[in-house]
Amino acid sequence: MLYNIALPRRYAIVPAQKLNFFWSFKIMAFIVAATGNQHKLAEYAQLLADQDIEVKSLNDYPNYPEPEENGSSFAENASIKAAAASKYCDVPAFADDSGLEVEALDGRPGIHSSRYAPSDPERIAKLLKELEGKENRRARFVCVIAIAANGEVLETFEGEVKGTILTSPRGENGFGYDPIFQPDGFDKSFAELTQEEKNRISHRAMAYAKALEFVDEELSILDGGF
Ligand code: ITT
Repeated sequence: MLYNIALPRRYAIVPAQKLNFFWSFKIMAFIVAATGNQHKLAEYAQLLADQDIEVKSLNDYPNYPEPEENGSSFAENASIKAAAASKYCDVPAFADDSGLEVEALDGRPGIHSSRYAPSDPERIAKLLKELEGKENRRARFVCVIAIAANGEVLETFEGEVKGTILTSPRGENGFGYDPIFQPDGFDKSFAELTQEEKNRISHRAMAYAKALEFVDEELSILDGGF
């Protein structure tokens, strides 16, 4: 059963005690997705469709002051986003920081993937230009999810998918660098896959699987204990 109620904070969560966090998680059964990226939200909605959890987003908090993503790793930036949202919204929150690491560019654009250029087409054009004449087109998408409550990060989870950068964009689905990324084992770009197909193999899906396994384990402890 889904209890979608916001309990007063003192009853809902005791910081630094994970079991209390997950007990509150189970009672409250909703969590804030700390992102303003509509494409990520669409992917979360499908990834969490079978879960008894209602996902709110930062769109439900129009005055939310976005924190500066000044970490030096995906995990640090995901943690900054999740911690800030859980504190401001006063409910558990999760965030992902993700990006594309290209071998021939020593891992760039990496954590700077969204800041690499002003728009998706410009980011793609810039990357293809940088790779001109380079033989090695190996790359990986990385996603780190952080879960936080009361401004404290409980855990982070990393997922990756390896592949190749194409020489020109293909496909209309997805977002970001999807049109130029061909995952290993496929002859299509991410943007030529359906959202369902992408969600079976993507970096975000892999990180989510780990996060949900963690939540399930904690919840099953509680099932036996309460
Ligand atoms: P939030 O911080 O609000 O979540 P954002 O778009 O700024 O949104 P990131 O800082 O995590 O998110 O930057 C991730 C960038 O990496 C994203 O804007 C894309 O350019 C790229 N990216 C991440 N995941 C991707 C995916 O599944 N497909 C294509 N590009 C992706």
